Amino acid sequence: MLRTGMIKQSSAGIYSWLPLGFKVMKKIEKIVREEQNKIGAQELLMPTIQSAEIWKESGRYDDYGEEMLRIKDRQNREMLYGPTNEEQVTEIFRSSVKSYKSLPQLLYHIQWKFRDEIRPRFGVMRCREFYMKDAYSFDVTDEEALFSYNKFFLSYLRTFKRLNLTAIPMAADTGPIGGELSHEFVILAETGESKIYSDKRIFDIDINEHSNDDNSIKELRDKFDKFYAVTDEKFNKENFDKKVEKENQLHAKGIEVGHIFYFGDKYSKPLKCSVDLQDGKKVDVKMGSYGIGVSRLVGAIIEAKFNNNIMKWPQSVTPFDVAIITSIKKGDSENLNKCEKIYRFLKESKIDVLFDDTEDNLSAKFKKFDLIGIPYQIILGSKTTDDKFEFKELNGKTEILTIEEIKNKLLKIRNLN
Ligand code: 5CA
Repeated sequence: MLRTGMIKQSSAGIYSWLPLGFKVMKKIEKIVREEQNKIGAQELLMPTIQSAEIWKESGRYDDYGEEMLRIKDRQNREMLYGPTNEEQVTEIFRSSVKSYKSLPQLLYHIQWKFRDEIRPRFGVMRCREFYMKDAYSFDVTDEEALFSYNKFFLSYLRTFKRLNLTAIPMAADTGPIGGELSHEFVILAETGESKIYSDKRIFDIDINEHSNDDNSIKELRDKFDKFYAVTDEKFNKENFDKKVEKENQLHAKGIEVGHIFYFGDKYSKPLKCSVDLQDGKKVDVKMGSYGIGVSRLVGAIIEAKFNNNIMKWPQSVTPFDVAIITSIKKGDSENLNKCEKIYRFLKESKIDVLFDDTEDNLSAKFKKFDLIGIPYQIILGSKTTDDKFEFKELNGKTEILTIEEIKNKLLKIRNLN
């Protein structure tokens, strides 16, 4: 990411997102948002800076420890840079929603977080300032709350699939968020920090067979629950050997890209977030929280898709649809003019095209584009005629096509995705 100019480090664990990296992150964010909206979650935006008061009410102000960045304002009031938003969203909820009739509610935002990690490492994978989608569910009963949990479970599987990733839900520990029930969504990668133990057959589950319908979502959860799949904190060798035959056992490393929690009234009780029931009694709302590491995903997709020095973005998040590559020499504007014509033509057809008009030599350009990972290239080189060009799929086959044919192909590829 540093070499392609996607990001630049600003200080330990804090990065600027440069145009190329920012474009990819925004595309990931859009997919995450669309899948949240599809299950009926509503977007809001909470601030990054929070008051310490609500954290004192929940009891987490002291528990959270050194990972929390604490700040004092000019009035000497204690503030903090939010590492997560359970308290803040509960505070918003308790002051606006009073009746069981308004439940269930699913709320989310996509906002920067800060955690003062002791050892920020692997670039955007474990950094101090990162971009996260965090959602919160509010229900009256445990049973309804588990249904909300399952909705997010399905929506996460769909989100990661659209990003061309196979993320496996693993039973996990709840850490500082708390609660009893939790799944980490982990993608397999050699460089990952999470150790996972699972039944290989879990990869065969087809999520396309399931709709947003209550029963269908429940069936999907049950299918996953049948297979052993845990992170190392929950691992027990005896259980693993008992439940999974040797040939189906998978021990691997992975990257946690999402994490969901159910914690009932852990926050609503101390923060007095209750609703009135039909019979006049009050009940503390039952809550869950659901996170996706949007900025981490940029690095995670690279880890999952990088092979033999070639990186190829999934169509859904590629920074550009196609790159125009040719050799440009000082004083010779023939190639430059041709490429600019192609560039304008594709732009008019709403194709997101990048033209490398630098004077680097061709082999350096090919190396650069292997790294940047734009999935298609238009090459003006030895095989080019006046009206036909090389159209190459990165790490794939080359065809000789007219610009009209190239345009139609690119539009078709985009529609398929
Ligand atoms: N409040 C809950 C759910 S919204 C929560 O904060 N969960 S979390 O701690 O598991 O974080 C959610 C996701 O954010 C993780 O799955 C991971 O993808 C991402 N994330 C967490 N810490 C970092 C970090 N230091 N750097 C980059 N991404 C991170």
